[in-house]
Amino acid sequence: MLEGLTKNISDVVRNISGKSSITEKNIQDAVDQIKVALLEADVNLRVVRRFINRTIEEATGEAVIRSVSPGEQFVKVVHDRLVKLLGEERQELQLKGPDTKSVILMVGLQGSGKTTTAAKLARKLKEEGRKPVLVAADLTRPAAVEQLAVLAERVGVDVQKGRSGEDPVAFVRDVLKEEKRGDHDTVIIDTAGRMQIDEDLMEQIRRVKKTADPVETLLVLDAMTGQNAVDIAKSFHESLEVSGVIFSKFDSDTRGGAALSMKTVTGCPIKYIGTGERPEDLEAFYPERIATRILGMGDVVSLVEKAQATVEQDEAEELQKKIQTAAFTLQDYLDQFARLRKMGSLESVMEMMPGMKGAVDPDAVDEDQIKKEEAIILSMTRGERLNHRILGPSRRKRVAKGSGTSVYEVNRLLKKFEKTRQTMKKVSKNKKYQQKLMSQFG
Ligand SMILES: Nc1nc2c(ncn2[C@@H]2O[C@H](COP(=O)(O)OP(=O)(O)OP(=O)(O)O)[C@@H](O)[C@H]2O)c(=O)[nH]1
Ligand SMILES: [Mg+2]
Repeated sequence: MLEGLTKNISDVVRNISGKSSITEKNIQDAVDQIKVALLEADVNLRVVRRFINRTIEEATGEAVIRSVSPGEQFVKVVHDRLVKLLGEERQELQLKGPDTKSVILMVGLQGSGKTTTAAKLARKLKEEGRKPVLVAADLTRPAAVEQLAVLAERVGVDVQKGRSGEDPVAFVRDVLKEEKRGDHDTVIIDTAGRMQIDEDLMEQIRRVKKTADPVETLLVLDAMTGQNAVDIAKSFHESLEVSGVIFSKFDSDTRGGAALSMKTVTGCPIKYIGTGERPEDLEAFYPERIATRILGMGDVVSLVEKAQATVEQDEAEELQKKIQTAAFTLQDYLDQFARLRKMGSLESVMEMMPGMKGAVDPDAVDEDQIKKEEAIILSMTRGERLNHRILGPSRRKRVAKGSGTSVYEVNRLLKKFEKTRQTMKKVSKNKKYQQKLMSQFG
């Protein structure tokens, strides 16, 4: 999949990442080549322009990472921009807990892959421990119901079959009434293919949607239709409010342009890709992984991680400097929370703070407390965050009100912050002192 794009971009990237120094001309050349590669891959022109401008901006910008070469740094910029283009974070299905039924509605053009994808999805959800049922609501032709029934049997999932020629709205209503008593927690409805310009059929699917009240309306698109897929998605989204896109036939020699343009042009996230005809050929869509695939090299990942680690190292050094000079502010304190969320564990963040290794008992950390503290700091003005000493009684009252806490809690946080600041200062001073001693002793 994405062979052409991958080949072209990875060539550029391989070429430039080896350079130990690069000029604006190098960047411009690389960017031009990437531009051609994207256009050849059928990416929307507006999307390409924006991508290129941002890449140049960032690549020639100020964020210089010391331990990686300028070429490598350029690759990181391209990688990050690709991830953004593809939608940034993995978008999960918004299913409800097992006690409430979640309805998923599959829609799309004729032959786009709805029926196959419905069965693939049922299989995947079953594997994840849910109890799905497939509903054959494509009643336009007799073979459609049978097709889904066969697939359902193959993946070992129950199926509700409509009668050919029956009104799909009435059928879906009856099925859902019946399912209310059943023990399935996820109802996946396969529907007939339709063109976005066929007003009657679009009105019908709107009525099906209203009756079904789905948590997910998934538009299945044939990845091979290229740029067309984006236009189709746009009009389906406008008339039906699609919650996510699934690209089928991503295993074919799709040029990938649609996947790269989708989020920017339509705002619809891509949730899965179909990578073959078998029921197991459905992959969760991870922007990060696809970007890496496009750059055509696994080592980009480690490169990016290396660059990231350096950024964090720089931040830590800056922090240490601040601590030593007692310039550590509430804003820095707040930034630690953000970093904390990113890394997942308070312990690891504390370990990163100079002088704090092993000084924290992770069990003593209270997530609710952190949330409260965060709310308090967020209720302060920037000036207050940078200099907590200006927080007099009336400001404290305002902050307490703004954060939904009490003056007592605000006071407690400020006291704790002041104490932390002093401790950190002492610890880091001490370390310096120790180093000095060490050097004296050779
Ligand atoms: N290679 C490949 N083929 C796929 C994929 N998904 C679906 N297909 C094939 O595409 C064809 C159409 O798939 P269907 O699931 O019947 O499409 P549909 O949207 O339900 O079609 P209608 O109900 O007629 O509108 C079938 O031959 C599938 O095997 C995929 O991810 N990769
Ligand atoms: Mg079908």
